[in-house]
Amino acid sequence: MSVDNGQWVSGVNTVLVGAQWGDEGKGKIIDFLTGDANVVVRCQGGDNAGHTVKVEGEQFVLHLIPSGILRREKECVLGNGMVIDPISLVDEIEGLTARGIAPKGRLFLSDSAHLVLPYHRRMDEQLESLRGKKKLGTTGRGVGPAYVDKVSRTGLRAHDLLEPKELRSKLEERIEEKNRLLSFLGAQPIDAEDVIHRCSGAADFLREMIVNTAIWLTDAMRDGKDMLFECAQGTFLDIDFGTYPYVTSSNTTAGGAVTGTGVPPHRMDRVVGCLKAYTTRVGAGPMPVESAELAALLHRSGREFGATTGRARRCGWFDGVMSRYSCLINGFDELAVTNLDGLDTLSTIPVCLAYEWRGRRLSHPPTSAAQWQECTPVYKEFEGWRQPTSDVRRFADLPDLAKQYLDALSELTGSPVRLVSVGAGREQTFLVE
Ligand code: 2SA
Ligand code: MG
Repeated sequence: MSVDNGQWVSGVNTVLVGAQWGDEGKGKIIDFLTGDANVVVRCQGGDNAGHTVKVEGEQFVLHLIPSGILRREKECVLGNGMVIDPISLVDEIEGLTARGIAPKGRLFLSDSAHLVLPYHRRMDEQLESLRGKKKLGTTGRGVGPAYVDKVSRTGLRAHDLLEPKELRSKLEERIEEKNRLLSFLGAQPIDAEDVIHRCSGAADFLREMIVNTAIWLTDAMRDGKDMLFECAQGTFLDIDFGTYPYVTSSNTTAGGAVTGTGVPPHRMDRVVGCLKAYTTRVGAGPMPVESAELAALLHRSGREFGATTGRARRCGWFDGVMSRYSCLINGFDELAVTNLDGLDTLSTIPVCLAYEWRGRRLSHPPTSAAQWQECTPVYKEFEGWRQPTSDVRRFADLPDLAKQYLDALSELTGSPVRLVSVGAGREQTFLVE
């Protein structure tokens, strides 16, 4: 066990994974855990991710940069598994700098991370509009098309930003090719000179941050630094294990932390699963536990709107079938349960124990999204605690019924709850003593 007397032990590498469909509150858990870590590493995904963290009443929304950056002495790494929009990254860095958080000098970006370029975004939007009713509900950030280019070996990588002449000729070549494709798909072409101009500006800005992060991380490990690896989105958006095709284009599960950083698997000391006390998802795809009643309650109180697109998230009860499978894939050592306070006003809280599908009881989700959609949840009702928890600062002060509810989540998932969060504020996350 890597936790001793409620303190995180040093020299430990921790992977934090979203156990559901993203938005589990990983940003604030990372922010909490970063207190005792030195380095925070993003492993995959791009600016489709969105983290909202409140520090001393001030709200920060981050997309590419890990929330660890909000603690001034910490270093942050954007790993090789990510797809990075250089123009967005510059905006994010400038936005933080203007608010007194200076990422320069402690933010490093993998030279082999692929770039998301304006034609990827346009392609993402156009493909979604052509899908009509079969839309995936992507964030429109160009993430899928950028990973397509990576796998088809036509992508540009961060190291290309370091060679101005080659950057220009590669961009000219790609844009000409992409414009043919965009025109075939009925989309507006991209202005090559504008893209080259903006990318060259971003390249100058980012130059000193671009390094071989696999080597950088190995050196940091040798120096005994504690590291947190943040997997963006969630397990059921994983390209292999999620509700395909309603998924994102990367490995959002624990394995993504290895391939997305170059850190060997045996150097990952523990895996923490981050779960909401209920379930949400943005975008299309199966969600048997979806509940209009819970969505109305949460949206009325201003909760559950996407941090990147502002979309209202779909909401549902806690899904024990998903959390069990999530633990199977990721091997959670510990759980962090967030948004417990979202359930404060309910007198009964249904929890899904199993699915029924065509007269059969399932304890694991089906692989086919169509079959998953046909599953009906088998619920057990828990008594609600009906009192506010957002002012609670210690586990001991939670209502007994809330503790019983957390025990049930732990039993269903098969892993102990180690952290609980009752709000977006840094002080609203506490350890289970
Ligand atoms: P994409 O853009 O290609 O990755 O979209 C594919 C699917 O993945 C989902 N996805 C997400 N789901 C939840 N949260 C995400 N990040 C933002 C946030 C989302 C937002 O933190 O709130 O603001 O809307 C995220 N990113 C991708 C997406 O909804 C598709 O279902
Ligand atoms: Mg989010």
